[in-house]
Amino acid sequence: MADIESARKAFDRFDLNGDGLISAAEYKSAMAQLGDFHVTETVAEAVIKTKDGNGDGLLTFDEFWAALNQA
Ligand SMILES: [Ca+2]
Ligand SMILES: [Ca+2]
Repeated sequence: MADIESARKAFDRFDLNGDGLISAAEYKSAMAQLGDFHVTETVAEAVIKTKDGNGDGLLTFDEFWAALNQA
């Protein structure tokens, strides 16, 4: 079981515009900020897709949280 407060902090780090959704573009930018420049838009989309419960191409906190707890 992951810690929901650190999950929330991680989510906020990825949600650059603060709209409560993580897009592939935001994921890519956030990873680049963390120093990982290997994450291209295509990679970011693939990562989002593995966690995207409703398939809209965006991650809500609930989807992010569910993905963490699947691991
Ligand atoms: Ca966002
Ligand atoms: Ca979604």
